[in-house]
Amino acid sequence: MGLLDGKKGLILGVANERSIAWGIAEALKKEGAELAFTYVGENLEKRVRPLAESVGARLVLPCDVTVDDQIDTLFDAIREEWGALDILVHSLAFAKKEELKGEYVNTSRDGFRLAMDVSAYSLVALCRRAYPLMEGRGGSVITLTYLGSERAIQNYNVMGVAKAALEASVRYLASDLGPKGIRVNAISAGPIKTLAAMGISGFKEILDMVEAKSPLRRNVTPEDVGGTALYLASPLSSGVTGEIIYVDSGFNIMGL
Ligand code: NAD
Ligand code: IMJ
Repeated sequence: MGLLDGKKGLILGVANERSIAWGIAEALKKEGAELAFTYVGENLEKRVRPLAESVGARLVLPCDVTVDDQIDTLFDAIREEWGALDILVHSLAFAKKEELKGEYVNTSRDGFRLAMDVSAYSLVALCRRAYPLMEGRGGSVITLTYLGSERAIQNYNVMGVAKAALEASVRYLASDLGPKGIRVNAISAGPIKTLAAMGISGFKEILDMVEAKSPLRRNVTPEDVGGTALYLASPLSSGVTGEIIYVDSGFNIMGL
């Protein structure tokens, strides 16, 4: 008997086995969920498909969240195969590399637009298609955010502003979809060495700071995030919506 027996979950954001989305997928699978995955481009398809197959996923589909047609085709396939959806995991973000260094004041109009589109609007675009499949089943939507949405963190820049919009979207979506029995929450994860952290200057120092100063004196793992995602996906969190839950070893609570 698993907590998620018979539940169907769509996971966006697996790039490789280090992805936070993969830690979440493993946690949901262990409790009995049936999973579907998406990827962006042929290179990532080669990585995602074997991972998806290792957890028995039959649906592995392309979805660049900036392309409405791809989102429509994805949900057409989910409707056709499953006819319903219980869990949506949104674990993706993107900003141009040049926007993630130097000063935020130099953010370009195009860089701002792209970061907002991929990292914030995409949650709205996905929820618009997901909620008709979730209605009456008690759906759960989970997204990933970072402390840079509420503090100015070096180099996070436009991503911090996009995450602030994402977190506000969580509250508005929770308000809209709550009457339909659908919950929407975010996990604010501590720094984790994934593809999205590669080449970010000062990342090692941030990991070291969490290890030295956080209450738990360690960094978090995708498995830590997976545990909280399992709670948010399951009836254990049936009264929780619109929340930002920190999985960061307690780092966010500390003063200097
Ligand atoms: P990751 O690189 O493994 O995952 C990022 C994913 O975003 C990739 O799978 C990539 O394909 C996807 N993506 C990028 N552009 C896309 C697009 N246009 N359409 C669809 N998908 C797209 O890195 P990760 O660290 O697992 O990141 C997952 C989420 O966790 C992100 O929202 C990130 O902001 C958040 N997060 C990461 C950390 C960290 O330190 N790694 C901390 C807190 C929050
Ligand atoms: C990313 C940039 C700057 C500082 C950062 C991060 N810190 C952390 C991250 C301190 C923890 C990782 N993070 C929370 C993200 O949301 C990363 C998003 C991201 C990463 C890249 C790298 C490669 C690229 N574009 C990206 N877009 C978004 O080209």
